[in-house]
Amino acid sequence: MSSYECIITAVHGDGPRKTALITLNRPKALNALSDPLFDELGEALLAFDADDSIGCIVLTGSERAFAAGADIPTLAQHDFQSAVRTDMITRNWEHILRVKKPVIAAVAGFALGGGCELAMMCDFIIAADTAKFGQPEVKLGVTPGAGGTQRLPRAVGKAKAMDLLLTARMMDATEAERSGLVSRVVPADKLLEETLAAAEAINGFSAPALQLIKELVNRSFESGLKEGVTSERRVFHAVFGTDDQREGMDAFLNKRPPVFKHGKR
Ligand code: DAK
Repeated sequence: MSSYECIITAVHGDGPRKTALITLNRPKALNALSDPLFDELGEALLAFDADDSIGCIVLTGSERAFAAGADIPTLAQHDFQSAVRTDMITRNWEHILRVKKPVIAAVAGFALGGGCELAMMCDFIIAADTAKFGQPEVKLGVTPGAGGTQRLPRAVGKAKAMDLLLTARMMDATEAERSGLVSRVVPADKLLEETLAAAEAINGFSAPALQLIKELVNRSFESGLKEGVTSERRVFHAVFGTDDQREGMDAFLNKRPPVFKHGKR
């Protein structure tokens, strides 16, 4: 357990590589994303990323809300000049994008505005059947500020993204799965169990292979197909220089489970 104020951290699993669970914890404000929360979240994410005993990170909220967006009272204090001068809430929002290990969002309840954007910065989203996604910033007279107009259309297509962004409506878990925003929908009371089981499966695989796969998929969102496929080919060639490639293939040929070294000698 941790000594943070806006998040709770814990470690799950009994294998050689474990799962870090980070729970957003501002229940009175539906986990609204405040500056201190992002400071703590960034610190915890980077610490778990650097910890060799951790294979995978799960980010979750409460039954009622993953996060209902950026903290509106904080946003309301800004004018244009202070937003520019202080680089408003940019400083600590994107530490999650520096994490090399897989990060899974386990979403129940509201994932709105910055909450939806934070979930989309994770590698994939597992949703409870109670989850509700939306980018309602337009209701506040503003635009999304952490990727909502960029990652949402890439995930769900232009039509659905425009619908959500321009009408500020919420999308339930079924629609979110149908449109490709979430990888699977599970009953709310099984959300953590299912997500930790997915993390456990990931923990068994080679850490360098996982890191490279994550990097390549993310590159496909940030570059053209030709460049992405060229990078994939080069990385594919390179993994033949790893111990884990030899181990994985030898284990298959000898009909035994692999014992990966995760890049260690
Ligand atoms: N911030 C602060 N407090 C919030 C909050 C929020 N985003 N959302 C909810 N709360 C608080 C409510 O004020 C209420 O507090 P009390 O009145 O009890 O003190 C408590 O949580 C419970 O909320 P409700 O009473 O409203 O609960 P309901 O079930 O009736 O409604 C709701 C739930 C989620 C539909 C509703 O609370 C709501 O519409 N919340 C606001 C959702 C929203 O507009 N979110 C988008 C915020 S704008 C950037 C990066 C990101 C962003 C901006 C810049 N940069 C990197 C530059 C992101 C912006 C946003 O997310």
